[in-house]
Amino acid sequence: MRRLVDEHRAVTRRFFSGLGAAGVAAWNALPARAGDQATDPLLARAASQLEFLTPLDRIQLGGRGNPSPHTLSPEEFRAAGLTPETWFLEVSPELESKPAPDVTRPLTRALGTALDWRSLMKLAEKHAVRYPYVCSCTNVADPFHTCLWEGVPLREVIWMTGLKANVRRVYYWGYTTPKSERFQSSLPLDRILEEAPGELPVMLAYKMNEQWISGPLGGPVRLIAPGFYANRSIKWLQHMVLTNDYRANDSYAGANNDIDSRLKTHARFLEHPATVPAHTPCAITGFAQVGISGLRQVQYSVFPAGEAGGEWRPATILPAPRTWGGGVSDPAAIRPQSWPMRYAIAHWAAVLPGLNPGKYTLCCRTIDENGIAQPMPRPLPKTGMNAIQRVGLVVT
Ligand SMILES: Nc1nc2c(c(=O)[nH]1)N[C@H]1C(S)=C(S)[C@@H](COP(=O)(O)O)O[C@H]1N2
Ligand SMILES: [Mo]
Repeated sequence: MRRLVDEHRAVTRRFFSGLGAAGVAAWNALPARAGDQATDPLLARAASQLEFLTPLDRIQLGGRGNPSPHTLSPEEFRAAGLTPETWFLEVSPELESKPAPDVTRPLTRALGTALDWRSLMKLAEKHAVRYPYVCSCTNVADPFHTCLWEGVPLREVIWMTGLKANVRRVYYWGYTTPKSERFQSSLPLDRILEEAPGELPVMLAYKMNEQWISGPLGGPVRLIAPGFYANRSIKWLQHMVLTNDYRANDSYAGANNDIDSRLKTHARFLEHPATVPAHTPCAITGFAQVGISGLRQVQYSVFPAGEAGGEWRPATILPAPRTWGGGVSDPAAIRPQSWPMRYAIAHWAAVLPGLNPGKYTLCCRTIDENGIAQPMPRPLPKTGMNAIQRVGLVVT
């Protein structure tokens, strides 16, 4: 924690000293600095969120089921087919969907053709891909984690089935008890088979932050569906169905969630003072989740409490960090072709100008690569949380 705090303070410090004397003064006025000595829990939390990749031991475990699979003992993981030696993936046609899928080689346990760990590793030798992905729930404002995922593009396994015709969607789910608790998701086949240039492939992931995905974290194999909210990224994956049904029937739709919603761009605060002396500039930091339409700018606004809004001013998007955090030591583990990276996060910082005494509201928002300000173009609830965050600020 100490090291991370220092590291990420260093990134932000460079930004603020780049602004000259005013910037240094602002940095020094950042109240969280007091916490540097005090291991203030708020500071620790803020700093932990400033890390680009999330340390695996800080990820909150969860998942549907009773008991939830993450609580299984090592022996139970093995018995459930959730260790590399026991894992399997079935990919079978849904023959009831019409006209029936033309699939010559279903991968099933009954036929002895299910994909196992060894076959997956064989595919990995030739086809492995790796990219960062921010795991964000449709209904939660802050993402759960950002990890560097490694796996095999799902299409490599789909083609193993000898698929020829009459498949429009793929349903999939993971190990769950009881069955009634199953959390099923789906994708259109075309999203799996082909990407627009620059788009990331849907993968069967077996590593996160360079570690094998553990049982509690959804391993040994989890699906990662980049560009979507995390309800499509099924943990403890074991079953896939190739269907000619053109409709989605995801479990998540049951709670009024828009399961087709693609990841939105939006900004959040990390460090912001609750109080600040009059006429004293101060520093604020945060991060942006970068959705399908990218990130062009982050802006903040500060205005007297009770007023509807104020002028938006630009914050600075921090450059790619020199180290990625999350236990990934290789600085070249991620080589962004452009920055910020879509489907990941980027940190930002700004200096608030000195203000007269009073109560204020502080807001931040993103402008996407299309020049559209948050919460547009998709402000509807249940399609992903992107309401503009507002916090209070008292100037004494
Ligand atoms: N097997 C399984 N996979 C699942 C879920 C689940 O309940 N069971 N929940 C989904 C939802 S709604 C979210 S937001 C993410 C959460 O991912 P995390 O547990 O890695 O934070 O997992 C998704 N994958
Ligand atoms: Mo979710």
